Amino acid sequence: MEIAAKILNGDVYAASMLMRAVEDEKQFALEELGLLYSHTGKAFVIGFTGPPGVGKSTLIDSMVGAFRKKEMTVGVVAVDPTSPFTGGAVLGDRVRMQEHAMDRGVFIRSMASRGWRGGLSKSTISMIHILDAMGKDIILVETVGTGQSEVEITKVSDTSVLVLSPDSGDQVQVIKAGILEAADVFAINKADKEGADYVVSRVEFMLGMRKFKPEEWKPEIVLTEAVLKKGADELADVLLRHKEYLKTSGEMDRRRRIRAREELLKNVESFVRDFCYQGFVVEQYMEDLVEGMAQRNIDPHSATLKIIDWLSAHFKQISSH
Ligand SMILES: Nc1nc2c(ncn2[C@@H]2O[C@H](COP(=O)(O)OP(=O)(O)OP(=O)(O)O)[C@@H](O)[C@H]2O)c(=O)[nH]1
Ligand SMILES: [Mg+2]
Repeated sequence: MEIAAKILNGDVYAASMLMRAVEDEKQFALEELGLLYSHTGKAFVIGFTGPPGVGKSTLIDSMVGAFRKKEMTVGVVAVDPTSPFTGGAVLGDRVRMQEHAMDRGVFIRSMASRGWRGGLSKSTISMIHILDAMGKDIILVETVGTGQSEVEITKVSDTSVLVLSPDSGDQVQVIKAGILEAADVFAINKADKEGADYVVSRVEFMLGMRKFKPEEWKPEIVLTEAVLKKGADELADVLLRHKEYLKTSGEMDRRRRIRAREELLKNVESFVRDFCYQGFVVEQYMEDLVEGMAQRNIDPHSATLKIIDWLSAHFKQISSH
């Protein structure tokens, strides 16, 4: 049986295997993913972003429990900034989420971001598709919050949660405007610490400056204390309410369409890039063009067209190797 069929039959080992193959960029993984695609689109994908150390992983862990209480199955994708050489924090996340390790309704996947500039690993979307095809009701995605990358979370999730804490001064100031506007829900974590109320008032002030239409979703703020799982049930309720809003307003379809377009364009981009490096012949052809550009014998646009021409002429021949 194909791996895809096994996954659809609930085989978690097949799912782990495909996830590993995706990370290792194995060619067969693309075909298996293709077979799964028509079975996806059912899960509710929630992204968590925010500055380092605010408690995203701890909060996600408490959210797993909150959704399990509602008898929903949960998948987790944690994109960790750790270098692939040490794997320290990846292990950290695994250990932290061990409580759910024996629960068949939960599947957790940690991976290194491998320096991909987006802060989201290139394979994150594929991992989400696999968890979705496995039939998980809820998929929680954690991304590293490094400046520009926060807004990337909106490219993979239905609902985006910005996690802040009273820890490191005025985070609202340092967060890029993009994610402040893109966040659907604010989780102010470490509510046990002094200053949590101040963060809430800062967010309220910031939201107060924006104009919302009466029918529009106004981002909600939830106080959490992830280590003690406080606020997790309330946050789960808010998130499910947002899901209802997305569905009834038509916003869910709109967001998913934008994401499908993003995914397609990203795939085309990496396909062309991979193709150019696929075989000696193509690479040599490309290097000749590069040399031509360096010598100012050909302009970048004309060189691009030549690559595209070459690609369409040689595609069948080269991809069958
Ligand atoms: N006091 C307090 N500490 C918390 C709370 N939630 C998390 N922490 C602690 O904050 C630290 C960081 O938590 P993580 O969950 O690893 O934070 P993170 O945002 O995932 O961190 P990165 O993935 O490294 O960006 C840990 O020591 C947690 O135990 C909370 O509600 N209160
Ligand atoms: Mg984390």
